[in-house]
Amino acid sequence: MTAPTFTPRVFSGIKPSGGLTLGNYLGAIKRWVDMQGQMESVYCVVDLHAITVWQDPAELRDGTREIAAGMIASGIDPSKSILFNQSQVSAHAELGWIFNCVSRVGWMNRMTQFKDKAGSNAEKVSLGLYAYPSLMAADILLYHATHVPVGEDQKQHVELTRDIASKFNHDFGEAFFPLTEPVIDGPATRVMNLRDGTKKMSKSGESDMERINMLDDADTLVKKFKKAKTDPEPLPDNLDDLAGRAEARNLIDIYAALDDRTPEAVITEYAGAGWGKFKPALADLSVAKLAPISTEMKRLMNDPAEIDRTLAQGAQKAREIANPVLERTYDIVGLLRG
Ligand code: AQP
Repeated sequence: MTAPTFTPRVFSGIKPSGGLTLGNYLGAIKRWVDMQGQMESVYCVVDLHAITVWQDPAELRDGTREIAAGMIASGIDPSKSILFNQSQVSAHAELGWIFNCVSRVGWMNRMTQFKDKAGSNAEKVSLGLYAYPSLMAADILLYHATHVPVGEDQKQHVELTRDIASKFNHDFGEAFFPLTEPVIDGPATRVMNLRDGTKKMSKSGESDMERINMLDDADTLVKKFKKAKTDPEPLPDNLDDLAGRAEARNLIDIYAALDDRTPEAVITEYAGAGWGKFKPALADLSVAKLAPISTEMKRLMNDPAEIDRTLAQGAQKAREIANPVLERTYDIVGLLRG
């Protein structure tokens, strides 16, 4: 099997399972904006993933628009990148089914996100939640994406995507799908919960105080950082001395990512400072960086029809890439086409 060369292409997505968080912004969108223009980019609001847990239909529609508005307000330019919502391109679900037949149950059983989300309730969660990584592999491989910029939490799913591509290529004797690289870099690949530095900041976490929402106003940002859990110690002069201080390390990393600096540079500047100095500085920085984005998000969300048009145009462009890949996949598998 000779491996073809694949044109460099980025794919990534966010599910509309709640409002956009600072974790989604720093771990994903901000880095997508940096990559935009370096290679062809496809960005997706993955609404079919959102419904793996119950979503109120009206909230799902609004949430899909909010995520799209957040991406555009952050700098994703729909004339430079393809931006759409997943359910408008039916090839995602179709390739997802093929990959359900390629994936092994044992692979799915190893997925830590499923274990975390299902918890002790595994018998009662949806079959879709269990099969989610197959659909995610389809999202990526439908575009023959070579690079997937994601937060640390998605690393295992991108590795599974490589396993699925490899098995498909091997089973059918044709190097049709690329072995996609996860791109996980920068200081904020895992933004943690503000009340518990051992847990990831999530859209669907229980308390609003544990996360920064991209639509939080300035007063809320100040309040949330002021109340963020820390410890009584001042900041040391090096990162090694933050070992075992998860909440402190998280706030340093957030500061660094927002300010496009390294965590080392931030700790050097604030060495010896107490939280009474660092937290207000972090709150000011977050207001300066996030307020323009939330203002623009609100402006865009005032015109939902325009967001819908943008997503529909993006879906049209996405289909032009996705449909031939799906057709060829059906062909390789032996599914008869008229
Ligand atoms: N806390 C985080 N730190 C860094 N990156 C993060 N991402 C999410 N949370 C963090 C990255 O954002 C992208 C989109 O993620 P997603 O919305 O599709 O799924 P998720 O990772 O399950 O996000 P949430 O916020 O935790 O959603 P819920 O609570 O609904 O499950 C991905 O690149 C992800 O790595």
